[in-house]
Amino acid sequence: MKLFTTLLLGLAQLSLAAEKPNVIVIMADDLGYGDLSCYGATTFKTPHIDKLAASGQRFTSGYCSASTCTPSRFSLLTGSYPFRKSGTGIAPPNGHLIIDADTFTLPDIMQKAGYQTGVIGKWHLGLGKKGQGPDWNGRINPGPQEIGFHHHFLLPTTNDRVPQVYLTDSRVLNLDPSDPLWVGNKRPSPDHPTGKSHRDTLKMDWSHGHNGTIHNGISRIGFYTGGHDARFRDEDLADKWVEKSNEFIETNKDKPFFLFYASHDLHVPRIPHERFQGVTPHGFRTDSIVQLDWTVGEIMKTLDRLKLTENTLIVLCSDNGPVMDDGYQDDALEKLGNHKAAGPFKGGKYSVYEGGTRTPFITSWPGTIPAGTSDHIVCSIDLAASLASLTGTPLPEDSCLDSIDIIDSLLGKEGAKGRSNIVSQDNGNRGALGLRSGKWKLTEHSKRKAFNTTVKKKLMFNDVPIHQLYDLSKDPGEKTNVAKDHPKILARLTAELAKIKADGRTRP
Ligand code: NG6
Ligand code: CA
Repeated sequence: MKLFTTLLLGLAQLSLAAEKPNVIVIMADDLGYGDLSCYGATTFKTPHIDKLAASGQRFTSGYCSASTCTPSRFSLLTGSYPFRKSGTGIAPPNGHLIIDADTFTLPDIMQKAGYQTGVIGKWHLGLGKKGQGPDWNGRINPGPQEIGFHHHFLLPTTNDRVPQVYLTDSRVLNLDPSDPLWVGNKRPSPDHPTGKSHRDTLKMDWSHGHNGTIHNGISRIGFYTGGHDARFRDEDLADKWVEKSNEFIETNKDKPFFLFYASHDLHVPRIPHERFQGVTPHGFRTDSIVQLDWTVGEIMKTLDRLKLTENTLIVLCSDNGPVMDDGYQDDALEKLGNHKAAGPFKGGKYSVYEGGTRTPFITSWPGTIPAGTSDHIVCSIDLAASLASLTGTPLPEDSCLDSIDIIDSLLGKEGAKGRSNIVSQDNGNRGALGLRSGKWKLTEHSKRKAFNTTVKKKLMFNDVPIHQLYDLSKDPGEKTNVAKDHPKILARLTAELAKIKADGRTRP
C-alpha cells in the first residue's frame, strides 16, 4: 500500500513538472521585423498572424541566431551557435547533412518526451553522407529521420536551388525509375536549356546567379535532369504543405505532437499561388507574406476544428531578416514604397546589424499564455532547452551548447527575464558577428566587409570598422557608432564575445 501511494505521489509530481502540449514551430523564410501588420506594416494586412499575436506574447526582441537560412535552421535544431561548427553556411544543392546523426537535437528532445515529431516544408540542411551527398534515386540517408523526425514532407534544399521535388519517407516522391533524377553543378550537355541560353522564355527573369536549369519557367542555382513526374509547381508549395500539415495533425491528434512547419514564404523565387498574386501593393514579395498568413490561418483552423487550440503551443518566428533583390527581378525594391521590411532596424539578410536577426517572434497557447507584448531577449536557438524544460526532458551535458531555458518568457510568466545576451552571425564565412548585451550592441567585422541589404540592392561595404558599438535604447537603427565615447563598454563587450567563443558553450 505504501509503495502504491509513493508511486501515485511520484506520478502526480511528474505530471506537475512536465507539461506536454502539442508544439508547432512555424518558421517563415526571410521575413523581416516590419513585415507583419502586428509589427507595424500598414500597406497590407496579416490578420491570422495578428490574431495569433493578440492571443499570446509578441516579442520585440525576438531573434534568430544567423542571418541566412542554413546556419539559422542548424541552430534551431541543435541549440548550438553555428559559428562553432565549420560547414554550416548556405547548403548547396548536393550538400551533405550538416547535423551529425549523433547530435541530440530538438526533435530528439521531443521524441524522448513522448512526442510524434514531424517536419514539413523547406529543409536546406543538406542530405546524405559527407563526401557523398544525397542519393536522389535511392534512400536518402542520413536525413530528417536520422536526426529525430518520425515524419517528413520536404523541399530538400531551397526553391531557388535545384531540384523541385518533394522528399518523404527518405525518398523523392513520385520518382519514375525509368526517368532518374540527376543533380549537379555543371551544365549536363551543351543543349541543356538554362536561364542564360533561354533567358527570353523565362516567366521571371534572374538578376544575379540563378541562371542554371529552368523549371516552371524559372531558372535556378544548379542543374538537373529527369524526375519529371516528381516535379512540383512553385505556386502549389503552400497548399501542399498545408494539406500535409493538416494530415499530420489529424493523424496525431490523440498523442502529443511536435511539428516544425518550415514555410518557403517569402524566399526567392517568390511565386505565390495565383490567388495571392497581386493582393498587395508591393509585388510578389509581400503577396507571399499574405500567403504565409493564410497558411498560419489554415493551421489554426485545423486546431480549432480538432479542439486542440487550448492544448497547443505555437511559436512563430523567422529564419533571418529581409532582402529585396535576392537574385530574381520580382520588383521587390521597385514596388517597396514606404514599407519598412526590417522595421526600424538596419541591415537585413546576410547582415549582423539588428535587421539581420531581430525578427517577428510570437508565442501562443490560449488559456496558458497571457496576451501581451514582451521586450525579453529570446531566440529560436532557445527552443531546444526551453521545450526540454517544459516537457521535463533532461539534456545531456554535451548537447544544445547555446540553448538557454527561457520557457518562462515564452509562456509570458511574471518574473521571467529572458536572455542577458545573444550572438548573431552572417552566413559564417565572412566572419561577422554581433553581440547584443542588454541595451548595447557590438558588431565584429573581422574581415572589415559587411553587406547592407536594408532595402537597397545588395551592397558590400568595405573598410567597415572591426568593432562598432551602438546603444540600442537610444539608437535602434544603429546609426551612430559610439565605440569611441564608451571605451570601457567596448572593452567589456569585446571580452564578453571573446569569452563566448573561447568557452565553446554558453548553456550553463
Ligand atoms: C545566396 C544566393 C541567394 C540565396 C542565398 C541563400 C546568389 C548570388 N545568391 O548565395 O539568392 O539563394 O544564397 O538564401 O546566388 S538562404 O535564405 O537559403 O540562406
Ligand atoms: Ca532565409
